[in-house]
Amino acid sequence: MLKEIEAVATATAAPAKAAHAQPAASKAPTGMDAYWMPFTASRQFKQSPRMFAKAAGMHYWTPEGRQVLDGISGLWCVNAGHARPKIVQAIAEQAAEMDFCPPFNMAHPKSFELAERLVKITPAGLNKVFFTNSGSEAVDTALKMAIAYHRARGEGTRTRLIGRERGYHGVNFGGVSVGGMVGNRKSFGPLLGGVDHLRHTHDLARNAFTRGQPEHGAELADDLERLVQLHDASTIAAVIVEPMAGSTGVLIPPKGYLERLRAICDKHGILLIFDEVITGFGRLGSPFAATKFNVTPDLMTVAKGISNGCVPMGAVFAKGHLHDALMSGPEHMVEFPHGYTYSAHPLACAAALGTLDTYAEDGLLTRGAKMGAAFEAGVHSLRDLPNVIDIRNIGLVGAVELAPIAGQPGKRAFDIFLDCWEKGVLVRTTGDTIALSPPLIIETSHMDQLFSTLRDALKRAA
Ligand code: PXG
Repeated sequence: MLKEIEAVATATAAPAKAAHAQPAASKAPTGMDAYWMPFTASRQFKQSPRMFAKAAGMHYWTPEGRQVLDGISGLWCVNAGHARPKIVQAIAEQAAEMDFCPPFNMAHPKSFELAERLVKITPAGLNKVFFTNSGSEAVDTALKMAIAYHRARGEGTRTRLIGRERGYHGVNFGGVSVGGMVGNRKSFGPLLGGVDHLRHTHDLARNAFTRGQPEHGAELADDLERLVQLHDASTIAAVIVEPMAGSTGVLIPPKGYLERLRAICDKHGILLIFDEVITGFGRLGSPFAATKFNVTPDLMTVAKGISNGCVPMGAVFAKGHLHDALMSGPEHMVEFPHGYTYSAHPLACAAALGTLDTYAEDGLLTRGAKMGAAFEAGVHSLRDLPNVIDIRNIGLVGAVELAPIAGQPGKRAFDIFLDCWEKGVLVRTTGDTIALSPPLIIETSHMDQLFSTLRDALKRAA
């Protein structure tokens, strides 16, 4: 199946002789000034652009026809691989049938169909879905839901939000405020008031080179008790964490940590929000991190894999009683004054339905569990290479943390990213950590290429 998808793409990508073109800078389009690029080392990029023109299955192709193995599912989102026929067809048919439908006081059938299908695979109790267009919007939506829920039940003093150091919850003001990545916060002023943070769980001294969940660190959840002592539970609306922190460099929850956080939230009437934008839809070998770790949050945010990255979409899943608490007031009035012009956009709903079909047909939401052992062996085989100070993995996520070059944080990993790109493999870096999160259709032959390319790049960077 994968071979067929890729055969079509290769045939149309570029002339065969170009497939071996030198991996010099990809052909830049004329006029590169106007585009202000997101989260990009823009000046470096514009001197030496890296362009993709085509994608299918496990691969991208540059405009010159050079094939690049996708080691990060685009950006943690193309979980089913690229150009999957069911998704492509669903989007094309929907675009022809109905382009847009107003989502306020109107709807289209696919929005209901999608919501019903989604709540069949979410953890028990998370049976209401609110659609957004991104993870950032899902996060801010969930934070607003938490505060509005407490207010609706007469606990309007519960407005404080607790995030975690090194957390990433997108780039909107709510998400940046509860987030804990310093580089994303420091330029933007005081952010939201009434926010506090738990400590992060990264502990190289005790947990380096752990396979799967680290042994040490469950007690860090007790930070929440400390914050309750400081602020009083009656002021705290919700705690938001990534069950596995992705963007900050793949921090896997210590054994017992999420369970403890859940218990402390329950004790104090605090809502627990899992940000599953990365972990949702099979990344850890189970449909969601909540199902993997058997800890159910009150609200859960997703994006990326919900539509296989094909059309922007995000969502918040809420427990029924949260939703119901807000369903009051006159029946002709809006109960929850929140939503986006493009909530439940027909193209996104069609893409998501095609995505769910594809996940089901290929068993992708649990395939990470089957392929995880080979992936784990591959990533940990890099252990003895120069400058490697930690390796972490779970499901089909892996991370290699490097010692930084003195005075140049992030440079070593960035150089390795460039080297891998030139050798035909796309990886992702954050700080001095290299993250891997390939499409869930990955085969062991792709893993061989991924890890051998990375191995050679690590040696060269020594
Ligand atoms: N929450 C989490 C946990 C995320 O990982 C967002 C929210 C925001 O989603 P949107 O759709 O608004 O981007 C994310 C996004 C990386 C990387 O390199 C990760 C993300 C985005 C960009 C880069 O790890 N995750």
